[in-house]
Formats: sequence, structure tokens, C-alpha cells
Amino acid sequence: MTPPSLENLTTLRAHLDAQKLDGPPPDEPGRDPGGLAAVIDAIALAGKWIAHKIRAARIEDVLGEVGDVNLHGEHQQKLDVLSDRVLLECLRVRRDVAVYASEERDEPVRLSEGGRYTVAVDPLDGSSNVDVAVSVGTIFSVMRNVAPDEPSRSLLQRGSRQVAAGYVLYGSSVCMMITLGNGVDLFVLDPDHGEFVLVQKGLRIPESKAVYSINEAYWNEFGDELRSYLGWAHDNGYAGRYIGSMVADVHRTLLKGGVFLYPAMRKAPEGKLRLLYECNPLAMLVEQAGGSAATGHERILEIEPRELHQRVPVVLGSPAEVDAVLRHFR
Ligand code: AHM
Ligand code: MG
Repeated sequence: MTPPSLENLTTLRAHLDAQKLDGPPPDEPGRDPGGLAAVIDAIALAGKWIAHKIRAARIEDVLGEVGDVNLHGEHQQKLDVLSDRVLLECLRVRRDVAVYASEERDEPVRLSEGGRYTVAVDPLDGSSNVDVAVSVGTIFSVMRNVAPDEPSRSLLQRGSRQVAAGYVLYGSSVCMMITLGNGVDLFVLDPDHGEFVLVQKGLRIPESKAVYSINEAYWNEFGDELRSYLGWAHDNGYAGRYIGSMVADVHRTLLKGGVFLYPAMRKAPEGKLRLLYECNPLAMLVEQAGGSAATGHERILEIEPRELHQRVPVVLGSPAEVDAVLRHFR
């Protein structure tokens, strides 16, 4: 990759404008111009705000639990709640967002009447890692609102219908990985100027890399197929890497290659990760970068969602590495 020259830096907004997505010219002076670019711009703005809060985590005493338990039975961290709220407020003022769904909310929130898009987010993936200063992120998925009378139904389209997907990763730098369905682009937040700038266009995942990323401590819960794959990987010199924030594990996998797995288990036959908020958007990114994403039996992006908070097993990453896993499932 050739690094961009300083004269050549492209901001996220300029990049989105250059794609001439679908925003109509503003017909009401003073109102948000609408369109997909404005939706992504709102998520980027929320990402900057969340990044700032995470940087100040201890200082602002935002760590620790609010005391609420979300519908998955997990304790919400304060930063989960804050991230969800800031995303909602940033998206609420964009005229084209019909409905907002979040891993942290039982029900979607209806926003602009007639909005052309729906947005589903995991506001702060891996949030239990915040209090040990490990990378976390915001994952998002954008669909066309195909059911204007009942926009919540539009959220339940299969992942192959996403018009945009991505994440903001709050790591040692703040990165934004985006796909609009024509490849994957990587932006990094320039802390001096508060702008996301394009650092890699058309990012491709390595074809193969002998690295697997799984919580192997669940071995006793794994099925025979997965144990067989792991045995094969042990015999073939694989390395293990597992951060415990899916968004960070997938970011490393996109850049360096390998395979990420959160499988079906005896105690959790659907796995843990959510189709709409985590697996669909990350699967779209990985496929758009030339990788693969499956449950073990089918392509993630082909699953017809039954419900908002559905979980699915996931295997994603370099195409040769996903194939190596799936060979043991056949
Ligand atoms: P979260 O959305 O509540 O943060 O949970 C999802 C996270 C993923 O980021 C990560 O891959 C996984 O949980 C780790 O789970 P485990 O501790 O079971 O390995
Ligand atoms: Mg998550």
C-alpha cells in the first residue's frame, strides 16, 4: 500500500460526496440534506464523541455499571448507554433515518417519517473491555427502508441487502472501516483536526494466514467438527489471537488475515453474537474485502432474520481459512 501524501488527504465527508450516493439537493434551506452520506456522517460524528468519552473513561468516572440489565441479561456499562444515546441523537436529526435499532434497546425507535434508510447498531461492542483499556467499537448496518408503513420490518431483511456497513474502532488510534457495497475503505481519525481521513482505499483481506481467533476455553462446549478443525490447526502450526472484542478481532483479521470464530456451543446452540448488529455488517465488510463469512452451514448474508435480536454462529475471515474450517463441517 502506498501511503497517501499529505497534499492528498481525503476527508470522510469529501469521500462520501465524491460517490454521489443518493442525496437529493436540499429542498428545505437549513435542513439536513438527507441521503446515505448524511447517515454515515452522523455515525462518524457519534464515533468522535464516543471516542472522546472512552479516552476520558477513568477521568470522567463513566466506568462501572448503571445497574440496568439489558434484555440479554447482561449488565449495561454506562458507556453502552451513553454510546447508544449519542448515536440515536446524531441520527435523529438526519431526515433520512426512518428507524434506529440498537443491541441495547428492546424495540427499535421510529425517527423520520418517510426516511429512506434504517440503521442497526451495536453501540459499543466489547464494552466490558473498556475498564481494562482494550479496544472496543461501534458497529453499524444500513438498510433501505422498503416498508415505509412499518419501517421496523425493513430491519429484518437479509444481510445481502445492506446498502452500507462498517465500524468505528476505538483503539490506539480511532479507525472507521466502511463499505458502501463497492469495496472497503479505511479511515483514521486525525486527532489534531478532528477529521476522519482516508488511509486505505479498496482494502483486501489476505487470502490466507495461519491464525485462528476463538475463545478456546469453551472446548468442552464445542461440537466434534470444530474440535476436529482445531486439532488440524494445532498440527499445522497455527497461532491463536483473541482480544474478546469482536470488532477488534475482526479488524485485525481484515488487515492481517486469519479466521475469527464464535461458534454454536452445547450451552448456546445459536452462539452469542447478534445477526443484525454484529454478524451482518462485519460479514459484509469481510466479503467486500474478498473474504468469506458463514455460520458453518450457510452464508451469513443469506440468512432471513426472524427477529431483531437473533444470534447466529459465525466463522469469518480470509477465504482459504474459512474454507479450512468449513471442510471440517462438511
Ligand atoms: P457485547 O456486545 O456484549 O460486548 O458482547 C459481544 C462480545 C464480542 O465483542 C466478543 O467477540 C465476545 O463478546 C466475547 O465473548 P466471550 O467472552 O464469550 O469470548
Ligand atoms: Mg457486541
